[in-house]
Amino acid sequence: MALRTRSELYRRARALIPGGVNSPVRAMRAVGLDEPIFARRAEGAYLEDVEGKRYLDWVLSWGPLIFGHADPETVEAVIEAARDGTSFGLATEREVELAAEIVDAVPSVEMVRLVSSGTEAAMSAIRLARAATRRDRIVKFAGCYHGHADPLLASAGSGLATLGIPSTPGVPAAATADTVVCPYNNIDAAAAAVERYGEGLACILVEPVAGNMGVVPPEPGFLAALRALCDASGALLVFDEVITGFRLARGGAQERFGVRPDLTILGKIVGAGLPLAAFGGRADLMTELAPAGSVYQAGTLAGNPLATAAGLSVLRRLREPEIYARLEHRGRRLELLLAEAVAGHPVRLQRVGAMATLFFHKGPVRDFRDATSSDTERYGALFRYLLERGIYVAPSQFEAMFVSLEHGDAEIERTAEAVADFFAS
Ligand code: KE4
Repeated sequence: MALRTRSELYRRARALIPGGVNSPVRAMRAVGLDEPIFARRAEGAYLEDVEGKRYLDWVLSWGPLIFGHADPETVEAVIEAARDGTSFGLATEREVELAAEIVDAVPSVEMVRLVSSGTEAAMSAIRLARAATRRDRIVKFAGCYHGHADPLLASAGSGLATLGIPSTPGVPAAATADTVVCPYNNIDAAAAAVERYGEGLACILVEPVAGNMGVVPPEPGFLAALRALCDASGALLVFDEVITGFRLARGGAQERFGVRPDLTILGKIVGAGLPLAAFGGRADLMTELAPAGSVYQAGTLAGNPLATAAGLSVLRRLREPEIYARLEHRGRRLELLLAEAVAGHPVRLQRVGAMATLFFHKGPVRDFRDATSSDTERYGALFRYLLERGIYVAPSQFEAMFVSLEHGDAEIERTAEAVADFFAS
């Protein structure tokens, strides 16, 4: 293919694809770029764009690549699988093996259904929760993102626990009329929602560590309180672990924080960067899904053989206990060096394990209101400064830096130095 410059590609892309990208955040508008990066290839912690520029990559496709880009074992597994066919639309042994890995790893998951994206997994988990409880209302938290299914594209109304209003054109009011939106880390608001809607509450859906408003950890007792509210009201607790699953521990946030949800949504790492996600949980709930039960859910490419080969190649290696000790060590080192680099400036670093965010915000970021009061202009300036120096961090204040096993001391030190230079300049 003729080597096209980024500008030529972007011009062509915008004529053919809305905004020139297939997912909005990639357009990099939020950080003031008028042309996004077009990736050509990547390896380990490094990405190369179509103009041959190399970047140290802290986004890693938004979290799936715990062993870094083009991990040789993952690539081999996919090539091997592809030789035997790319899709069968039939049951295969590998998806049974992958289901076994997930069930073995995630404490609350007794059975699992594989799908092709986090959106599909979240949408299906909600439907299952509604069917199993015969209730319609769901509680979600402002700033948490669970994919773009209609019921989940709801913004908070005014007040603490309000019925959602559509957050985008095209979502009918009816679709979010049963979605209650509460502030994250606010137990009183969640309790008020259960108080007011408890009878009709199918589930409370939460990112156990928020990653979609930047990294916001659950305050002590928050997750346990949601568990208790669900037990008291008969609602199901649903953890969206698309980001945290297999990242914060082999058993995800639910292992790290010791709170067991009834259903868990997984994605990203579980598919090793291929289109595969999953939802699972208590067997008595999962067996309500067709064809075992009557709750319909389906997918042509569910359990795709290339994706299950990639997922298996990663999940089997994550059985090695010292892997998470290594990730924690790198995360801590990143936090230490970045904290030094920003000392004295109105910047707050928040990290859980191998995910972190530099907020341009004084003091702790506890919820979406705190997050959105960050200085996103300054974040954009840091993003562009780092990009100039070949370091690619999340193109939005409301995303995370993802540490992989390919991010070593050199990568961490280089990034901290560049951040320190930004503040010195
Ligand atoms: P997908 O449908 O994009 O595969 O997954 C949706 C989803 C569900 N739950 C959580 C916690 C998620 O973070 C996501 C997707 N994450 C975003 C970025 N944080 C994907 C990036 C994008 O939208 O391009």
